[in-house]
Amino acid sequence: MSDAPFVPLGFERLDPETMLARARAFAETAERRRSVRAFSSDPIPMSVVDECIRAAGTAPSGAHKQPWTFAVVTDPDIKRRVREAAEEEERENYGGRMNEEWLEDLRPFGTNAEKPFLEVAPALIVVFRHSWEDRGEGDRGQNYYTQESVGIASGMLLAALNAAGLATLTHTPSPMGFLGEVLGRPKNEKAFLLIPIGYPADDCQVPDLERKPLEDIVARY
Ligand code: IYR
Repeated sequence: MSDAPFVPLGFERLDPETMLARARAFAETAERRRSVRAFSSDPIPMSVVDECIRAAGTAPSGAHKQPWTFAVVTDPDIKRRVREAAEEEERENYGGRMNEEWLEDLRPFGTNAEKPFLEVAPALIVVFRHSWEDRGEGDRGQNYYTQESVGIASGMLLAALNAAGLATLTHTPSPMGFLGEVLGRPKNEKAFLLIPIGYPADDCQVPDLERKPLEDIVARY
């Protein structure tokens, strides 16, 4: 095994004004992102989705193992199976697996075990985390910091989709083992997030939330 060769970085320094303008523009775009649970069934340009996944795949990862698979589901039959299995888990969650405080914390969001958006949204992206790599004949290749790596990649995916004009939901119908089964993913891949994507329904409403102001989330030393 040889070490990877090093190449020049090719980094462009921007003037501070341009930096601030870009940072502001990005923050304003990010500010407009909301978790959407009422989707239009209108089709979306899948080439846009491909580009957003390309962006997500640039995330840093432990030892550059890139321990992720982004499964894109548009097939109505598979979406229906995902919905049915998710709702089965969610009925257990809402019916007792989540405690009183948890249910109370969720009340402002009006969520329940019904997940019609899993069929209505034109596409679902299931992010899988590779907990190891299968090198064949029972040989397992190690991966590192996979939660962090796939978490970062997922954040980049959400930001890219939002910037490209698509609405998303970060959905975690836990436990999510059914997703690997429905999609026939190999054993080393663990479902990490289920992200319905599309345009919001015309009558989509979202909770009237406030985000913490900058001064409440930053600590300067
Ligand atoms: N997975 C459930 C419950 C749920 C939990 C949290 I924490 C949320 O922020 C939202 C929902 C569901 O999707 O309904």
